[in-house]
Amino acid sequence: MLPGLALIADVPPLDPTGPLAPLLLGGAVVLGLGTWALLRRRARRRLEHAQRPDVPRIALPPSIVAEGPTGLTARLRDRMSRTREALSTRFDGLFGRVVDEAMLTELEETLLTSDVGLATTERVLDSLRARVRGGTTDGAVLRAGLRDDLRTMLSSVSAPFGPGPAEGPFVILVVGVNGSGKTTTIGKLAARFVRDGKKVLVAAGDTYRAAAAEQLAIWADRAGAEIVRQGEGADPAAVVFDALDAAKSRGAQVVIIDTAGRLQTKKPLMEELTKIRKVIDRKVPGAPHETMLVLDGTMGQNAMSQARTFHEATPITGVVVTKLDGTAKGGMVFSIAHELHTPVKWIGIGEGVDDLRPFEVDAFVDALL
Ligand SMILES: Nc1nc2c(ncn2[C@@H]2O[C@H](COP(=O)(O)OP(=O)(O)OP(=O)(O)O)[C@@H](O)[C@H]2O)c(=O)[nH]1
Ligand SMILES: [Mg+2]
Repeated sequence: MLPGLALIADVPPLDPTGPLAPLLLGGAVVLGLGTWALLRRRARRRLEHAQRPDVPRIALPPSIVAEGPTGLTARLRDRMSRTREALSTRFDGLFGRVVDEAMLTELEETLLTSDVGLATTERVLDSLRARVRGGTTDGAVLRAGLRDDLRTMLSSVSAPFGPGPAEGPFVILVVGVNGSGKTTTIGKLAARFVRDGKKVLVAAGDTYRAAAAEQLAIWADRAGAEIVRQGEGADPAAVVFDALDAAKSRGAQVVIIDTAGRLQTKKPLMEELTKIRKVIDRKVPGAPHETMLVLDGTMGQNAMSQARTFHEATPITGVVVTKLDGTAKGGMVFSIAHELHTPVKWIGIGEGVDDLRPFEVDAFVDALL
């Protein structure tokens, strides 16, 4: 036996009735109380620091006051006109008719064509049938009921950004497949934070192709944000490491991380995201505060399967649905809420810097139905 082991083996087992037992027990109690007092003091000091008025605090989500509410609703309606036509215009005809099986079948088709999704459509139709069985036959009342159902579906998973951390940067990790709109969304989001007076840094974690960092740099410039990037093929986790160091030393309040959207095989994606998250958590404990999955609204139900894959790979805190301006498939927003139970936090309704909107249930439902 090794000498060290022999030593341990030679220590006689502690006799609970022996003379040394109370001494050891007392020692353990003193040590425990000491640690507890130390942790308490540290927590109090951290709280006092966080409550100091000069410690920057992040108000989230970025305000939208400057844009004015009336113009916003009109713009949303205008930009989402294709989905609205696919839903609302057909509803006009359907709910003006007698509610029978033929009408319900047509309604089902209408919802499915707008990519509301099978499970969500069935749930909506069940609720409508229950209302009809309960004696409601008036089309306008049924239509209002359908609208309420859809609103409830979205509200149950609606959640804003934040709250921001009391200290250190608010870290947002952005994931999604190629071309879904990640970089554009980061640019628009950065511009919003900058407009709200925040110091923003973006991290070019998509090192897969050189053009990706270049595109992000253009957006950062446009938004008034700083960028941390490395060469093509660099380790994304290393870029994130540098970016968080830079954010701390430069006092950035918001860090938004771009990532590559490779989805060919699930395993590397999982590995890469896990590695990035580990680096983030080590640099800013508890971060990322938000992991946003960007989905291309024109993909409709196909985006749902992407969402499932990402959900398996990494914890998602919210979804951004982009390109809702160019599609009649905006109904997929309802199935994200209903089937994935994930809040939709932002929607993209154009390619301009102002074309990212916080997702507001009432405004969205009003714009569509
Ligand atoms: N119409 C419209 N186009 C958008 C919107 N968001 C993004 N786009 C466009 O979609 C295209 C792809 O956007 P990117 O931001 O490059 O997408 P990405 O996810 O970063 O793509 P990769 O870097 O290839 O993974 C660009 O041409 C954008 O201008 C939107 O809300 N509406
Ligand atoms: Mg990109």
